[in-house]
Amino acid sequence: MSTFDNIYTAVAEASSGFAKPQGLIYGYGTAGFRLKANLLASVVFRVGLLAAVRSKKLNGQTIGVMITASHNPEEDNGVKLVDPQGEMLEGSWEAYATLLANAQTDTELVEALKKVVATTKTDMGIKANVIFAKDTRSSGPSLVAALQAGLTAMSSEYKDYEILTTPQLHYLVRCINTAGTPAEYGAPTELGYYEKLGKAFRTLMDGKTRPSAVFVDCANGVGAPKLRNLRRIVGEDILDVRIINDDIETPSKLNSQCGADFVKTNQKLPPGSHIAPQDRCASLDGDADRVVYYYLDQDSTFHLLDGDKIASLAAMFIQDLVKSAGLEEEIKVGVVQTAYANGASTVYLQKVLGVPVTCTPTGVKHLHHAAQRYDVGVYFEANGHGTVLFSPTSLSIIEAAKPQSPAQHTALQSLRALSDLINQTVGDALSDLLMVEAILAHKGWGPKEWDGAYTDLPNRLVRVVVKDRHAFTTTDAERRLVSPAGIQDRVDALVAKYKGGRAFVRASGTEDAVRVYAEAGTRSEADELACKVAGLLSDY
Ligand code: G16
Repeated sequence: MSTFDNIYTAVAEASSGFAKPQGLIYGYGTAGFRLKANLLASVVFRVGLLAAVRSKKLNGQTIGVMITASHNPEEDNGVKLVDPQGEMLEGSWEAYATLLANAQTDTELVEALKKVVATTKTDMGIKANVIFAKDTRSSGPSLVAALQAGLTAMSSEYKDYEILTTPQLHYLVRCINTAGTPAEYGAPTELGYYEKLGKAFRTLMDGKTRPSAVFVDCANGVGAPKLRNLRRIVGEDILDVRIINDDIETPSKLNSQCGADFVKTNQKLPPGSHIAPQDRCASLDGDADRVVYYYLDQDSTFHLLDGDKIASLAAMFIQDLVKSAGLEEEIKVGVVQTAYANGASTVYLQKVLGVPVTCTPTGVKHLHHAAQRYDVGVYFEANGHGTVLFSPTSLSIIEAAKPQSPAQHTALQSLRALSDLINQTVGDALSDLLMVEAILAHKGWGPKEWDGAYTDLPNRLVRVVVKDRHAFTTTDAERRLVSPAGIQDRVDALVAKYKGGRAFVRASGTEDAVRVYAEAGTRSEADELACKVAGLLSDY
């Protein structure tokens, strides 16, 4: 009998309470595991096991577990692991998560667990530390119970942070793991999060008058109470936020007819919005890791300011600050996008701002890693998920720089404040909202002036339910289909009929569906192209 047989016995015993449903195959995808909440208990139990192993492997550093299905409807839920610096789980461990989730019996599960421990050469004698939180979904508490059972079986230490936004949990993980080191990120509390953002925002807004109100649709999710907290700590004298869609007591309202995904996909206001032309509006998603802006013009025409517009605004502003600080030779700004980026935004970034642009597959983990290769890496998915990463070297350069003029002093102060304001762990709607508000205040811009940087090519995003989304595999950063055989040629033939046309098809990693994106010269052509490409998929 090995020293750790008691752990494996405890795992086997506890797992019988969280049996894996027969016939289901789980996969750790774009955003962890995500599906109907009633199919997730066994998965979350096993994520508890893996979180403990991951922590042991990393010498007891704290690992995070977030229970959320983000933009999905309330009946779904999901779970994902957060690595010690607050980043997504290391790619090579996703296979271990999938292996554990698919073990059918208690015996198979213990065998799979032993295999993960052996393959990763993990010392089971090290104490594991895990923290976790959930969004406002009604299925959250029962899934937390499954997680706790897994962690208890592994004799892991853990702390329940209850209801948080996803980025807040990422922030806490980093704070805990950097506490007492030169890279200390912040106070490891929810209050510490608000105070860090609040202090940075006030520094950036120094000398600026309070901008007009911003109306924020919180998707009836966790963003509502947390934005209220943030508003209180930042100070209403400098931030006028009007919160709408904040009903977290009615489960069915979560992400329903509101929120970032609704606005981005439908390119219209959430029903019931009472806003005037030129009002700045923003929508978060169900776990507040995405934000998109929008406004109505004088003719009440809707205009979307999505992740591409946010990335362009941030890249322009930061590049200007770097120049004003006299650091343009040392600090290069780059942008990371996905295939969903509007073609006009890429042209603007490359040709007008002169910044390099990288294209990666969908999924924050891909963008995050690509952004780390720049001194300052701005990454945003068009859906509003993104952030700006400052490399350790660029932070040192900014810190050490000695201003030669009042203008340089101000630029350096703003750069330092921005690096504190912008969540360095993951895309964060609350932090991004403050960033946009601060930039607009600096520029003296309303939404129309911001929108004026470039004109989006008309585009359409369509969600198509197919027989088997896994049949759709892609290459070239998801811009071309490899399978089903022959379908890409048919997409190409359709695209060729539209001047300036572009379209691609990819399987969603978070919903049981395939997404079609199309761009063309006019709105009706973009709609038509998306519709025709979607029509091709009905055979699959
Ligand atoms: C997650 C990922 C994002 C991705 C989105 C949609 O977001 O974190 O990177 O863009 O899913 O992915 P898909 O098109 O594959 O469904 P969230 O906000 O739902 O966690």
